[in-house]
Amino acid sequence: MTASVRLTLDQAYHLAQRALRSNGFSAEHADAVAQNVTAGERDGCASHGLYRILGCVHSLQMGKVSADAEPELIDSAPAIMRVNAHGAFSLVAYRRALPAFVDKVKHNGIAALAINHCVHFSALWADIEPLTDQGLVALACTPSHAWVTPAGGSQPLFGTNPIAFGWPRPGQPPFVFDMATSAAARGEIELHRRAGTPLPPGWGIDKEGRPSTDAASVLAGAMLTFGGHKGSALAAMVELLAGPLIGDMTSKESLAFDNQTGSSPYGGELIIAMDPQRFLGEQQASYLAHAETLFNDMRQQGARLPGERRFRQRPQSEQHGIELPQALYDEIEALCR
Ligand code: NDP
Ligand code: PYC
Repeated sequence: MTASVRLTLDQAYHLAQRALRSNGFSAEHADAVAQNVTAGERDGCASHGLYRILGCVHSLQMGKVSADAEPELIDSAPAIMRVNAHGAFSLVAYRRALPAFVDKVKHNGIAALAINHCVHFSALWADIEPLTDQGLVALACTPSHAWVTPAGGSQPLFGTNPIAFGWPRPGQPPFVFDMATSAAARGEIELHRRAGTPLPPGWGIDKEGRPSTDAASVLAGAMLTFGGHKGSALAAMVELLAGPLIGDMTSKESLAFDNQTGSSPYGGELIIAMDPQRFLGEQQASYLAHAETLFNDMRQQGARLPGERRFRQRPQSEQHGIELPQALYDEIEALCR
């Protein structure tokens, strides 16, 4: 059994925050990252939990992320906002843009936010929930590094390109799915490599193009999309929407920019949000109630809703804390000196 250490959420946050501050991140950037990775651990998403601190500090040491850049908000059209992260992580840029973005969505009924020139390491559900909390429907996507082969190909081209969607549900947690368009997030494969465990079949191929369940071979080879050509088409869509459409990098360009430093992806994120109130007016309540029929019908067949696992895990972690592999705890603690 792997040795582990139990931490309260507060201890987890402070461990992450100290590691980031010790390595030179500004108080605001360190806070945003530490909050994000602590929320990942809290919701049982280890691939985007405290493990990410190692990559954040590495990216800084490689000169691939700004420790303190000030985001710049640009009101580019009645329903379009942009925020230039100026080379820092996406999180502070999003945090700063959020109030004006929500105003735009509520004013127009629909609006888009482009986060440009950001380094991106985080799970997208964390960007969706502040919007569903405001009663909005939301969609987010971002490219990453060219790690995934298109269906029918054999060389990495697409990123792991997640798509997240959120639907507000009055009085209960929102419906949220958040999925890589690769068979799994790269972070999942990295955790398998650290733990020395095999991958499920269908996640990737080795350098010679042979199917492999060895994490290190797949990391050196190529990942596969989920659902063959369908995941491949969605991955291409993410490249286009959160790359060329918003004037930012594709995953191939991001990997070239990385210059083999092994840092986090650099580029853009696109967030689109809609206000049911503006679509439906007086009928909003009855249509949101109508949506519940769909969720109930899914459940009646024994299906669970995406997001449910996370929302069930949340109060457990708040009450009992989280468990971190001892080796990971030691690695992060060592960054604090
Ligand atoms: P998973 O395959 O684990 O889960 C994808 C979605 O499916 C989740 O919403 C999950 O809900 C839901 N789900 C899983 N199992 C079931 C089930 N049996 N029934 C119904 N719903 C289910 O995630 P991925 O590996 O694809 O992605 C993990 C994370 O990686 C995401 O948060 C993503 O944003 C992040 N990521 C970030 C990238 C970046 O560039 N920043 C790149 C790629 C990924 P639940 O959470 O409740 O289990
Ligand atoms: O897990 O694929 C991933 C990922 C890429 C960038 C952040 N997470």
